[in-house]
Amino acid sequence: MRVAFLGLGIMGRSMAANLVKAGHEVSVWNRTSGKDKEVEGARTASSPADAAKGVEAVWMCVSDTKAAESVLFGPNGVSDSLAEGMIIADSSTISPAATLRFAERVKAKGVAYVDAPMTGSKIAAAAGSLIFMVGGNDAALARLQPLFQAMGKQVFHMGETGKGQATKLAMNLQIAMIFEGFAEALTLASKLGVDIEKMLPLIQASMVRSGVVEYKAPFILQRDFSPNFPLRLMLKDIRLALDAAKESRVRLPGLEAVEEVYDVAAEEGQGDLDYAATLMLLEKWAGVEVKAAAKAS
Ligand code: NA7
Repeated sequence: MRVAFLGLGIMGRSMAANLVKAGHEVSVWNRTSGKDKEVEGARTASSPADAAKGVEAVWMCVSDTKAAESVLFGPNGVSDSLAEGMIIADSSTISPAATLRFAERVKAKGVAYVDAPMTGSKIAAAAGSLIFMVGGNDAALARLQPLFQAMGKQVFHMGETGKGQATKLAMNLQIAMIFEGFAEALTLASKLGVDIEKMLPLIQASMVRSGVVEYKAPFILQRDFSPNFPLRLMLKDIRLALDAAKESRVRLPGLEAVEEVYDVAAEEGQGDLDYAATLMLLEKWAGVEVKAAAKAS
């Protein structure tokens, strides 16, 4: 297929590369130039409008709602190149309400809008094994199938446009809270003198086990907080979930408490580290460092 890929951040650049690898004809654009050179085999476009000219599908993966709006409707945005039959797919995590507004704006031009946020981090993006949760009509999804296949291993069709984003907020809410529970448990256990290397297999043998623990534990033991999923983006998702909850009169007291931890961590300059770096804030408050007993001083 002829595809434009817009936004070549941690996730987008691997996704675009996998589209090229699968034989699609890809044009790429990124706000800051340079990253586009990393997608070998793709045409570098000068703007979102240029990238989207003559394509069947436009795929976006940018930071937040504002970024998506600017790529779509800003100067030289995708909206300058809309054509009947085109599909816009958005893998950014943004507001479900804004998604509906964007979809409405392009509908008049005969353009279908599919929200396709994903789960799986940088590693899954590189391996082409992302899991998509998608909102949109059946016909559009069927046409996007070859692209989903190139970038991911599973597609969950959650309903009409907007339901992908709504689902994603409910998913990331859980990741943030499960990790918070894990990080608080490690902090308390360390302070009480428990050997973390003995505790990790116990966690995974018990009903507490989780994919979040399995994925994050090795990074924590290595003290590697480089970003797989940056803390600032998890904070954005927590805020999106809290906004959606407020609009629909749902109380999320646990998530409000977790937001505070992320707020402080971001204020302390950890926004570009992985969200696992929230552990360092807990450690600082507790006056302890979570590490394997063998390495403990
Ligand atoms: P990154 O690595 O922070 O990448 C973000 C991308 O969004 C990157 O290409 C940015 O371009 C782009 N961006 C940010 N603001 C804008 C504006 N205003 N206009 C155009 N492009 C913009 O994030 P990830 O790849 O990890 O995640 C992307 C999304 O998937 C995000 O919603 C996650 O929650 C899930 P830059 O290179 O900074 O010029």
